[in-house]
Amino acid sequence: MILIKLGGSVITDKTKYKTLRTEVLGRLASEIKASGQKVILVHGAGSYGHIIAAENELQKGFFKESQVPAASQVMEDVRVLNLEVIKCLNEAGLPCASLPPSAIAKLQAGELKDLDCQLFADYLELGIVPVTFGDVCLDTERGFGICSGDQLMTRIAETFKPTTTIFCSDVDGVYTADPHSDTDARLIETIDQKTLDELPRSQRCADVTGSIFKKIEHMLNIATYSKALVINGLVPGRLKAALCDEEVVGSKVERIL
Ligand code: IP8
Repeated sequence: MILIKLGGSVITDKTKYKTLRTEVLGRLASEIKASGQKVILVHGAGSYGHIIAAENELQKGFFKESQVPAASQVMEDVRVLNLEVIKCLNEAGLPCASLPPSAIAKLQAGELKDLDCQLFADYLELGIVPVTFGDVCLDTERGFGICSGDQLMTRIAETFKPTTTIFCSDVDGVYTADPHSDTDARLIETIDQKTLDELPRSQRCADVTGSIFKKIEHMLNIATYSKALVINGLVPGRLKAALCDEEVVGSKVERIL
């Protein structure tokens, strides 16, 4: 089984509220189908989740009444995005089932506590692709919080030990600086704990679910259980190549044990 995350920056325009990249999503769905691999799919929230979540500081948990309608709005919006993903997968000929974290997961002080992984196993067994996504979730200590796609990826990788875990980003992989704004940014082909420690500690690319550093920490954990790659989902063919275990431009994440 291969675990895939379609980053929110790939399937949406993160700067414009609820803006889907329809063509990219359709192509990625076709690449998954063409690979013939058995997969579990996680997707980020992009502009369907992060904008309103950040405005209302939902990642800090419940602390004022005005957050309640905002939390509900984010849950509505990420479901709309999820439905678009589900539609594209069905159109590509990939039967799939949506597993919303707000219904099957719980956080504790912002950390993922419970996730019903048996549901994923049962759908997989039936040849149905389980699809989950970054969402608002109940939190046993904070009322509610944000469950990120990366937290879900870590738990699913721990449980299912996929042969490969692929993160689809909007750039070629992990860089030494932000490739969108820094012309000196260099692609890091192999990332390990040492590389992470040596990266300059800015809050680069931070959103409500953390900076690039937080993401790399999740990836390093995942690399304990699985071969882990970060690739560019905006470049046609790269996801299919990675799924077929072919050489592909990107960053390989390696855990030093
Ligand atoms: O896009 C964030 O999940 P991510 C979820 O995977 C929300 O970081 C609702 C902002």
